Amino acid sequence: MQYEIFMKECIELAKQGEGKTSPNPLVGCVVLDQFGNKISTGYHKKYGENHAERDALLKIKNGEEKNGTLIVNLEPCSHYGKTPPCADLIIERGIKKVVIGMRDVNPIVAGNGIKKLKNAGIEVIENILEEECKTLNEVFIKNMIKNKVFVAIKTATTLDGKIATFNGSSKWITSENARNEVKKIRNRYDAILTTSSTIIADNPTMMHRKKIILDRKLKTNLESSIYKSGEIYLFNETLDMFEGGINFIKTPAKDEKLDLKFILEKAFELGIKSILVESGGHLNGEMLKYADKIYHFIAPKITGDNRGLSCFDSRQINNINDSYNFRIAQTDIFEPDILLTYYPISK
Ligand code: AOF
Ligand code: ZN
Repeated sequence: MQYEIFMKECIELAKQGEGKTSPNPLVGCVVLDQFGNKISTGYHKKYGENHAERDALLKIKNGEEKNGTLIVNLEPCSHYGKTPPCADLIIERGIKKVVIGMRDVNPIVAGNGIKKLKNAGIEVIENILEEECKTLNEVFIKNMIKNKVFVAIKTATTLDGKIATFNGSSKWITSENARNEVKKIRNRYDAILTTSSTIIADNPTMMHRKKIILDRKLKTNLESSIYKSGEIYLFNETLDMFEGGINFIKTPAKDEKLDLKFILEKAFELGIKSILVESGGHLNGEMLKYADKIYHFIAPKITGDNRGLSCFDSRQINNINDSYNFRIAQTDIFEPDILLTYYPISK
């Protein structure tokens, strides 16, 4: 059957909610009538608003969904949350078949939605494009299963893996095309994270709703561009207060480095479910331990100078067999640059 095509459409619909549904998942839904004609679509637009299934079903006015099929990338919910259970509405509307991408990992749903549907005599088909559906909601899955923030790193390098020449010259390595894609990637994450070194070297703006800044000794000028917009979480070794619109968060440090584990846990406590790290080689190198995903842009340029700054530089690996290992999941071209998207193996 062409369920895969409709599931693909659910995923695309769901992506329209990117950046707006956190801490909830991205969900899209397609409804077919009893003859298999598409009669409605919907998606979860924003945290607290209707779930995708409800959004799609409420658009249908004259009962054409009776005996029809509903396709959705996540198991319909069975609980009373911000809205009544989607499973109940699906049953009420006389849907005959429900096609699901993946089971909900939220313990209050986890299989209960499917049970409810089956008990009402609805045929349930599971695991259509399951891998794609899981990738779509990788943040939600990590949050629910591990109770931890999802960490992605973005870096942009030359072919020889440099993010700048030895004297810090780095504008620009990648093309405008690639840099526009970075803005879209940023939007998917609850917060971006950067360091005092990056702010002092580049004075970036990094437009975003929430910004996490690591500045152990409070060296950055609070007039820097990054502080001009967004909610600021300034992790540092001394101050713990809210002042001038900035959340100063006192953070333990070891060997002159702020404790990343503490920072990630604190961010999660503050409701930040996903972070995009955009910084230099030292932090990237330290952050590898915690990274769930890496976006690596590569420009067809070579500095040809090993004094240049490297994209991952924690200087902890002596034996090649101790390297961090990854699975390259995707390659994209943003002329003339490429983007490699990769995931750590064994995490
Ligand atoms: C969504 N959108 O389209 C679907 C969800 O906070 P609530 O009451 O909206 O419930 C959120 C839970 O509902 C969420 O964790 C997930 O388990 C389930 N399904 N959530 O936000 C949707 N289908
Ligand atoms: Zn629901």
